[in-house]
Amino acid sequence: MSRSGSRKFDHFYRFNEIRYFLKKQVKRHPKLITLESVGKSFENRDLWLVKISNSGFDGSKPVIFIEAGTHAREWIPVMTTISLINELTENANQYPEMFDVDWMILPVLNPDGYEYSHTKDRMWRKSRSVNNGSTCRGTDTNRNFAYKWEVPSVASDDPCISTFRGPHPESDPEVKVLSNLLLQNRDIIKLYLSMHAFGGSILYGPGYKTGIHYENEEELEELGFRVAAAIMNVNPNEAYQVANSAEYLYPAAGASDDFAMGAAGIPYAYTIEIGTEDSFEVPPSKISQLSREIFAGYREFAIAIGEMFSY
Ligand code: 0X9
Ligand code: ZN
Repeated sequence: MSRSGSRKFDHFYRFNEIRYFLKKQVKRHPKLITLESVGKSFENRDLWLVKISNSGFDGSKPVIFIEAGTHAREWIPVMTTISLINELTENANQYPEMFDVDWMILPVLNPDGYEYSHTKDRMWRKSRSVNNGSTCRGTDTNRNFAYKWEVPSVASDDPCISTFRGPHPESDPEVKVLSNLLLQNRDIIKLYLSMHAFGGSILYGPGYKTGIHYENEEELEELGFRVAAAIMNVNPNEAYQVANSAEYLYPAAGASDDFAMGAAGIPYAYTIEIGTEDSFEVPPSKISQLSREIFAGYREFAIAIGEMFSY
């Protein structure tokens, strides 16, 4: 990852700064990047969708979809995604292989929670939706998707718990917007990445329950290993684990990765837990290094998906 033409990402951006950055990239590189608001959060913030393509996003290439900013306190996935957008636009000609695919990126799925974690409660995880009959707010956005939502798991039905799954599937507007987007683009999206922190792992599904397997589990694992190796090439100390999420972490139903594969039929999906240090509070001085490492992972994903799905 080159340093030329790249910004210094020396602090965690607030939501407004992210919007400003995205708009600026569209002004600077209108042929490469588009930006649209695909819906609103509970508190009426825009859900920004970035599309990056060097062929006008004409449907001729497989698409990689990246979702970040789902869990409010997980700031590093948001910044590494912003850094990816910066690199793909400012230094596009250095990475022709990354343009064998088109990119759809939703950098902040849960802007209300993200802002709340900056202003009120650093460890906030959920959205900020109001729960009827309770004074506790928010739903765990990654427990609210309409696929196997009802299956018993670590998801909670108590609105005061940080893994509250919501009163019903897609009760949060953010989840509804993303679900629709995935269903509408199910034919072109070949890889879905849900970016989280922390733990240094590349996790595939099914994640809602242990003991079940996707038909292409071997391919999911192999591609995961390839990406882990690419990251390690940049930093030999970053040993990302590749595993089934239900087995490696815990069974968690209603997550976006399971929806992407199980409901939308996208052939590859992962949840990536960034960073092998055990804290959400990554020092800002680490943003650039972690972005470089994850970028190598994205590059490897793009090469593999380009190879597998070129039409
Ligand atoms: O629990 C989660 O939502 C994710 N981990 S985190 O620590 N960032 O909260 C893991 C989700 C893995 N995917 C599924 N279980 N489907
Ligand atoms: Zn998370």
